[in-house]
Amino acid sequence: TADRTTWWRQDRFGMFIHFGAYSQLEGEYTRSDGTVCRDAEWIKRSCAIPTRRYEDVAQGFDPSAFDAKAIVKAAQDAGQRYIVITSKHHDGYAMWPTRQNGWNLRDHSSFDRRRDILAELKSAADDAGIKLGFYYSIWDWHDPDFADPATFPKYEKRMYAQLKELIDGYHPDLLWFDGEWDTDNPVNRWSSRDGERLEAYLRGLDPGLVINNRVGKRRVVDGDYGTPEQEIPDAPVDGQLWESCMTLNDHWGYARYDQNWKSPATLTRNLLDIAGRGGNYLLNVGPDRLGRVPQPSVDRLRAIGSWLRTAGQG
Ligand code: JFZ
Repeated sequence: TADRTTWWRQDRFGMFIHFGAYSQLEGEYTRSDGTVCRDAEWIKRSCAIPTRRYEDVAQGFDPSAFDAKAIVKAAQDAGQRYIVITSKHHDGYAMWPTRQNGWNLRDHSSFDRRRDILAELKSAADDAGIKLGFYYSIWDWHDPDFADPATFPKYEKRMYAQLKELIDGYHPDLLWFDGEWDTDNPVNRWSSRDGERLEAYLRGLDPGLVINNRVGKRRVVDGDYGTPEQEIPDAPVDGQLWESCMTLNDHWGYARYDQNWKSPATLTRNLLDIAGRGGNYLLNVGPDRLGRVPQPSVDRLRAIGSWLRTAGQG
């Protein structure tokens, strides 16, 4: 662990990016009766959007203004030294041209077929010396084989294949798993053995990968570090490395109605508080339907960075 996490322990501060087919709705779904239902990356579930309707939404998804260089620059302005972007959230939509199914940004969108935002981000990050990681949800609302214990092994095979595509095709520095905590099955079927098997497989593909504990059951032995969400723990649990992930407002994915932005002072205090307790801070941005990082987010990232730059000179 010590060796592969060296950069991660030193970098301290990263950018989380929640971006997916749900971003197309920008947090608002208008039902057929005209009423509006609101949520962000969970909108398909919380607003009970039928799969066919959700697929229609994704068909119109065209993040033509996604600008990897601008995103990397925003991260650098903040003092963030690694980026973790959602490659696949719970809705199962892959943000790269996966060969395992057609439910992805290349084959099910209105986006320029020549573009690949994960490849663009990887190259911009490499140029800037920024590390890149992928969030990947084990839980999948779209794949019909996920929800049935009889067919789950077929899903799991595709999941392994997708992760191999990501590792071989984009050489990420880190994998951030999620969705292990709950499944559609009444018996939570993602066991510690499933987690150990997956982690061993990934380490076989790339021994240098940093992996969070949600790959398994979040025991100290699962992955390289713990992942408290939206909170700052008092002390490390059992000496485990940890990373607090937090939102800038109240949602991970873009929600146009959510203007409850945290103040630059609060954000900077959180960073110092976390760093002072030996943790990492993964601070989230949610690009809009066109792929643009909201201006209030850019402003806050810049404010944190400017504090960091001037504080050292005082
Ligand atoms: C998960 C996702 O459901 C959410 O959409 C977002 O991606 C976030 C970063 O991760 O949400 C969680 C995960 C873990 C807990 C709660 C919500 N938890 O441990 O309490």
